Amino acid sequence: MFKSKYFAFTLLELLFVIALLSILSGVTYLIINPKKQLAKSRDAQRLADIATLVTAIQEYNSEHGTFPDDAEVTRVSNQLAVGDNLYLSTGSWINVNLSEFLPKIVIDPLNTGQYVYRYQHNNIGYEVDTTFENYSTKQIEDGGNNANKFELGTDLTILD
Ligand SMILES: [Ca+2]
Repeated sequence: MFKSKYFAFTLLELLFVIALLSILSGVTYLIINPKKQLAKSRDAQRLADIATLVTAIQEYNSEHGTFPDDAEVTRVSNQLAVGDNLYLSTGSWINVNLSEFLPKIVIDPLNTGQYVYRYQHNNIGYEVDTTFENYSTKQIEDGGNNANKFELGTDLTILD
């Protein structure tokens, strides 16, 4: 009698723990997964933005015979460029009017810390890069010199 009660109690305990764990894992899923999904969508945005920027830079180059902005200056998307030819009334991190090629200047969805876009050119080539929140094989398949960044351009050694 005592033994069967003991086992019944253990089974209840077990069921309670299982129920609790399933509730906790459900809650954890709700808390963690949206964050990961948001980071993934920001990374997708970064990929699209960088490609858009590269297209604009190449179109600018085709038309003007030079790359936009001063040579040998690293531009970063969370730092306003300083100059007298600011793009858009609010300013831009690239100090050239690209509105003919780019309807709106692209900036990183977070645009803080390591999560920024960068751009630099010299007389013969240019590079743009971005940092993903989730590791992507694109970071090493891009042929660039930084395994932690996704790099695009004609000379992927311009930025460090
Ligand atoms: Ca890389």
